Amino acid sequence: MDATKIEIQIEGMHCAACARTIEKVVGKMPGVRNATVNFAAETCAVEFDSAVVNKEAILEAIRDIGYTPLEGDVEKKKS
Ligand SMILES: [Cu+2]
Repeated sequence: MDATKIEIQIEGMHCAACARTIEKVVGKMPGVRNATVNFAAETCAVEFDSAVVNKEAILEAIRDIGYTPLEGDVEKKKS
């Protein structure tokens, strides 16, 4: 199974609670293995199974809760 790891730049986080909200929402999406938000750097690292979910769906989920994801780098890796 392929795991894809992306790092998304996110605008609109105001405090650590925002970061936790994003982690919780993205982390619960089917196919997402791991979501780690770095509040200081305004980034979210997401590891997901590309057979189940894709980057667009993840960006959409972040938009849905009121934050602005910017295009992130996609890096494929085998696991
Ligand atoms: Cu906040």
